Amino acid sequence: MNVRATAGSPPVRGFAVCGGPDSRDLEGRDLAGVGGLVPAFLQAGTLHPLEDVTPAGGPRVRGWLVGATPDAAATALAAVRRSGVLLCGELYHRERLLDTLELTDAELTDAELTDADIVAAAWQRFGSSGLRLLNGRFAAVLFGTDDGPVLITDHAGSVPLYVSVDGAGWSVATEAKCLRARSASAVTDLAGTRAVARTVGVHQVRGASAVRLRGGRHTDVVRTWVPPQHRSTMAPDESTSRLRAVLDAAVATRLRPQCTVVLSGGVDSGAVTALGSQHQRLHTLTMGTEVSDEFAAARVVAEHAGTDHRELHLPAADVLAALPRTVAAAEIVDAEVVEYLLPLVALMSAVPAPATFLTGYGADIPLGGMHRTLRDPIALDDTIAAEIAEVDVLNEMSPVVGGFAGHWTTHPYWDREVLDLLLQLPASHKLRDGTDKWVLRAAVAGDLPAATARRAKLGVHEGSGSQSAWTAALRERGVAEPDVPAVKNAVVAAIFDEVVTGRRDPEGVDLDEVHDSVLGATRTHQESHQEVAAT
Ligand code: IOT
Ligand code: MG
Repeated sequence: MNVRATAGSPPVRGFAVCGGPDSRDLEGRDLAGVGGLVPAFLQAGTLHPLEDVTPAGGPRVRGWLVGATPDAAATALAAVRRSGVLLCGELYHRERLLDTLELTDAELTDAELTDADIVAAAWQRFGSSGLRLLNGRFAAVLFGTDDGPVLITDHAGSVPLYVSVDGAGWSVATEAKCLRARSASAVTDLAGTRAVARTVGVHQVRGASAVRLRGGRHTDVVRTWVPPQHRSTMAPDESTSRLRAVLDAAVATRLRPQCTVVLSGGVDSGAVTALGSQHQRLHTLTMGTEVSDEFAAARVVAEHAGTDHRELHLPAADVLAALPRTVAAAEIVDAEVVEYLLPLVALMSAVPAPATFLTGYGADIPLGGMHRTLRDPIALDDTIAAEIAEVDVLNEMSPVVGGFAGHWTTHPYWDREVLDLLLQLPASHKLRDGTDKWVLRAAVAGDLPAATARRAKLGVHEGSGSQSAWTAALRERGVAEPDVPAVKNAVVAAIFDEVVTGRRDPEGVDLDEVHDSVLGATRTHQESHQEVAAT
């Protein structure tokens, strides 16, 4: 499928590449079985073969990239040839990065200075420390080093990057479903990565990492960011003014012509809308179903910020039907997170491509927003620290969530500088005067209507009714209330096996059939247990 790119949106939306000592000659475009690659992208765009990008003297590299447009694909291919870097996604705060890199005037005036070229320049200038300068939303492969490619992720691992290594060579892709491990010789232990459950030999590169593959089986790992463990003693009013400044910069660096904020009417997306609207006129979009909506709250923000606002009414059944697409896009098996994403996937499916979306997603992780009932700052700080320690990739922010429909998404709260600040703040600034997420509410109090700045959190899965609609569907099938979370996880795992491991088109997966087979299997299992117990 070809889609037209929004001006300024990232040229590369996905890639799959392979190389190694035993990369055989390839005929035509079918790479199946060679280097373990299958161009099975869910990411929409122009599929473009990657040929003749082999670094001088290096082993052969072949594969595919998904360009936003045919022109974008050609631009990206030229960048790989020029700089040896294949990059999916984008860098932020580019001007400051360029200042730090101190490129020559000749380098700077090069009209072809893409983000891939900038990553290459950072590497050439400072080696792996140069990679520590990058604040962006990207996954990249750097070719042309002596003995193997370097696999690079952003600080949050927000663009997933998968790798598989076997005797024949290595393969790397932005979607796990594109890798085909040949189990017999697949390497099972790769430093800097973690095995992807329910696949054979597929590993995901950790976030904030640069992993250099050496001679196939060995890796060198450089960590490019760690979440701050300390807490600052800055005064509350300094926290709020600094937060407003870094969030404003994070929003500003993400704005593109005609971009849209997905707006719930809560303080997170409300703040993005209010700050962004001070730079340019924005579009805002709110979705709701017959079960639940947040239209009134969103309208208050949109009117205050003067956005071009739309409401999207979707049947709850359509939101639920987006389950296979959601699992295929995020490539995760955690049903709770899948439920957060469902309404957003349904929304993005209903919008004509291409659009660039800014979200308020992720604010609740460093602010502890999902724990608004915790009233003790010490417990809150421990909870936030524990949750952040667990996050080493954030597939829920994968560009494929939106990219399947030709859109680009970006999440200002997980800008590296916003995250650095939020994580450093003492919990007493997050829970203050009995108010949750106090520092954010205070930071944007002057930018938002008072009611929005104060508004209590309503999760996207609650505000859109997607959670209750799925629960109701399972209850109708006789699932007991306490079993609902486990059944949801089993359903998501079964879908994962189909659409990721089995590489099936999610549009062909019938949710009723999955429910039947999961519940049938559970019932058979329970019955056989009962029989065993009876004998
Ligand atoms: P929530 O914070 O409600 O929503 C995330 C974003 O989705 C919002 O900021 C907004 O941009 C968009 N959104 C939500 N509802 C709508 C709507 N009705 N119409 C249009 N856009 C909408 C869960 C949650 O409750 O989302 N996300 C948390 C926690 C993630 C936890 N993950 C983890 N620990 N790995 C978050 O931080 O966003
Ligand atoms: Mg939120």
